[in-house]
Amino acid sequence: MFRSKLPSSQITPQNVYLSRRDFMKAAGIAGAGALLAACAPGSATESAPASPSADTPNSLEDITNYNNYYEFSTDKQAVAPLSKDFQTHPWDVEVSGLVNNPKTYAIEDLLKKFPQEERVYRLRCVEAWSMVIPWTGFPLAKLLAEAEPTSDAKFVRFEAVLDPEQLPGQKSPFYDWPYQEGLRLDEAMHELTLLASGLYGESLPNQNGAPLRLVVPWKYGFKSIKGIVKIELTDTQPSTLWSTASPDEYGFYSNVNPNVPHPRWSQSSERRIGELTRRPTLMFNGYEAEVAHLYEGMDLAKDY
Ligand SMILES: Nc1nc2c(c(=O)[nH]1)N[C@H]1C(S)=C(S)[C@@H](COP(=O)(O)O)O[C@H]1N2
Ligand SMILES: [Mo]
Repeated sequence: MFRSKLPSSQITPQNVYLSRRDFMKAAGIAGAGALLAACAPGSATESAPASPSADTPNSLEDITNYNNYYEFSTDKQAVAPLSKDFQTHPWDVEVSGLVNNPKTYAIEDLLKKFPQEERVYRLRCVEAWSMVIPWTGFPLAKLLAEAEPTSDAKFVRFEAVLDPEQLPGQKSPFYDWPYQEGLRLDEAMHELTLLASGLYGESLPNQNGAPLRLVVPWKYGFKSIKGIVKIELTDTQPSTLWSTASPDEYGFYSNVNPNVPHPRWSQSSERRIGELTRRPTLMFNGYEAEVAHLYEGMDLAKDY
């Protein structure tokens, strides 16, 4: 299993990993950008669009020591030490609700069934910081295809683990545990929407949401729920932990949008962890070409 305090001998693979990625990039071998190009009609002969994977990934050290995971702590630096003994085996993920094939998977079976891919995505927290993370995972669409949503299914509801014995933050009365999140079905089916089981080529560190978490790179980070135990298809918009806790601050869609300030944070720029100067925040976190069509006709000024 993954250890957050890596002996220096084990840090080397990160460098090897990075140079392998550089090699793959130079050789034009599939990263997320090429994958996207491959699913666009008639794109086989076109070159890949400006690749979402062009950003340099943050270090493993940054990614695993600056975390939002309120089940453990509201202190970002405290999540790593507090989560190190969290038990993620055995672990079941239930797929249920408006589907023809409901099923409960043991996590090992789930990860064996769906081939794991590498995706480098930007993660933009609503608190106006960001990182670039090299995930391992598989498109949620593949799991949903297996489940076969019925024609009534319109949304996907995600539920995280509830275990106050192991999760000290769940003793806090300020939040309606377990953490829950949701997506519209077409958002959930989008090629960019990932179920992640690892990062930097290793199994997912506890602080990043082991053994399975969602990654929706064009939305604020809180939509990317960690520690998933249940995925339920519904016909009504699911409630979410954050919109329940603070409805004036957090909406359902929560697409990254530099033009719509949060009551407490301007969203026009962000602090990339590890960088000194702020960078401008991009519409849909830079994934506009891929996802803008999902929101045609929607008033984005009211989407927060
Ligand atoms: N279950 C759960 N998932 C969660 C959170 C949380 O508190 N609990 N925090 C969210 C927030 S606010 C962010 S920014 C990301 C952070 O992911 P990272 O720690 O892997 O960078 O996880 C999201 N997923
Ligand atoms: Mo966040």
